[in-house]
Amino acid sequence: MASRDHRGRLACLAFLFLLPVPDLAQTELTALIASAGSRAAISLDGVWSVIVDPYESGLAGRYFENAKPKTRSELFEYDFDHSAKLRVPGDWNTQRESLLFYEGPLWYQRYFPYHKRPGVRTFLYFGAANYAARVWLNGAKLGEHVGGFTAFNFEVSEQIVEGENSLVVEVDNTRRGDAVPAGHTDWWNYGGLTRPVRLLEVPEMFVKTYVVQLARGRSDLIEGFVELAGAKAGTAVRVAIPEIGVHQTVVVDGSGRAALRVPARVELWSPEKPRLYRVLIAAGEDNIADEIGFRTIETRGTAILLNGHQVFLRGISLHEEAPFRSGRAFSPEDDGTLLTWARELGCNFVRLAHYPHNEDMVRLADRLGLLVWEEVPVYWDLDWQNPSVLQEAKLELRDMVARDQNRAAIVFWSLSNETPVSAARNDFLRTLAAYARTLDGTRLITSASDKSEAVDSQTMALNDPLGELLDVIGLNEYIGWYGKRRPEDATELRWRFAYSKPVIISEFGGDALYGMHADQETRFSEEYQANLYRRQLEMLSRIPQLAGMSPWLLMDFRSPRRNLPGIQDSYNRKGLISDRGQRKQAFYILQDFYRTKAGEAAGAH
Ligand code: GCB
Repeated sequence: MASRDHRGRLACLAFLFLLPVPDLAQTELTALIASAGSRAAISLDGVWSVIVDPYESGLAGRYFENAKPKTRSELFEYDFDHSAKLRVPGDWNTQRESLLFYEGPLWYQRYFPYHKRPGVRTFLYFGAANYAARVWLNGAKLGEHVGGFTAFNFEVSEQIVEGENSLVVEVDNTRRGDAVPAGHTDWWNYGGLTRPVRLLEVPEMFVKTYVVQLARGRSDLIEGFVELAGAKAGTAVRVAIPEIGVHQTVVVDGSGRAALRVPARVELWSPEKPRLYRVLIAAGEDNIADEIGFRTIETRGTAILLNGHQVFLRGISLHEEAPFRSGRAFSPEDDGTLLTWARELGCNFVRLAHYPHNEDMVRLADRLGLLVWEEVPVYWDLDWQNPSVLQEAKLELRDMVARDQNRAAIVFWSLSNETPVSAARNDFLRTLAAYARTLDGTRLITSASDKSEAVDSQTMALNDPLGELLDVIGLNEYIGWYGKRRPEDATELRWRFAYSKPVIISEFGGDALYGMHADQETRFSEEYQANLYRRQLEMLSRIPQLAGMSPWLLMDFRSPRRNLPGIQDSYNRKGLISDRGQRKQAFYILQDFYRTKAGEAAGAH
């Protein structure tokens, strides 16, 4: 029943905006994060009822109970059954015009049938909800999650009932100064249940998480671990890779963990031959079948070595933005279109900017043979001195790594993008880098920095102490677009780097409206962008420690910062492809460059 208690309502408001970030040490890794993609699931996707709740009435009004009046006189001021509908997965902004700019709480509700069976534990799994979510099943609160791009789950074995169930989720995409990312981004703040929602069923004892990959710097030793939930010390886990005759049994310790160390001869995964092996993990009644590739990645001096050979990363950056329809991308079709375009451009590498994309995107990169840079949204300015912001960044990093650590495609964990240098920011990123190395000692740590400055009229230097923490330096530079320099000036410029490490130009580019033709001096014309790419590629080719690039970016994307009428219309137009799938001139310039690079690499082998 609706509460009329003002104090209660105020307390709820305060609670919403100060939703505390849980303590990392006390936040158990969400149980099925690594294995959800390899398990059979009951989909809860489809049409959900929704209530838009800008004044946050739902908590005080107890929407989570989804209760109905028992008498004609009982007062209720909500009714999911007769409310508007939205599709899940999907952002709300692009499903209803009035929600295009909506930032605030929105309540989702759906019914689903369930058949309970003895010995089965049930989990409710969310691919992502942007940004904060609170979840109730049959009126009982399951928990909360903060962070718009990481997966989470709750065990619901106790709360789920035989027959019809009612699931209520409140999602709030209010931008906040103490969030990750904070208030300002150059992308649309798409809210909602943006990725699939599923029920997962497991036995009493089940495989919670696992890592199966080559040991650091070794191509003949598979290392990792399996962790079981609900298992006693001494419980056996069987790990098999039938194609190479691996059949191992290991036993877990008191914490449910068993280490894995298997000498093995494998055909290595590479962009040219993205070989995946079927990996079977079984414990008690639980069985998992994953597809895993094996490769090594390391740096030597200023080179990046993939499987021991120097590799040049022919990349492109992309947002998780849906081709043809705009909005958050989530479907296999969206992922397929974007990554196929990247392949057609001649890429062996993608930078999935600026947050973890959906899990299937990474799995598809694994199958297509695209190396991946994956990053957490530590983007522009954050509240660096706020311990709960650091905590949140660590949680997002941990959950990204846990979800994708078995994907050979991923070679970089990126910590941040264009963060302003200060003592507090440097400390924050130092802590995050150290944490990333404890989570995964086999991949390279990187970050994108834009802290470059002119040494003289012909020399630019990257001047960011962050470089010290990284294996590979990422530089975002916009010569010819932002600042006073014109594209032609790139021809004369040289770059200097303080650290003798591989450098990836993680961004360069300029806007062009597809179909707008003019001379190459005219901003927003395809000719301007094409000329900028030509000049940039000349300049970048002169950087001795250049190990790759991921220009900004594959496809135009929505951003409320881009307000030039008739040209931008709320789109960042730096795509090589328009939001309608049309290729601009610069696409072909980069494609030619990558063809030559690929030819050189093939010749060198
Ligand atoms: C950048 C940011 C990226 C922006 C881009 C731009 O440096 O990293 O998120 O979208 O510039 O277009 O200005």
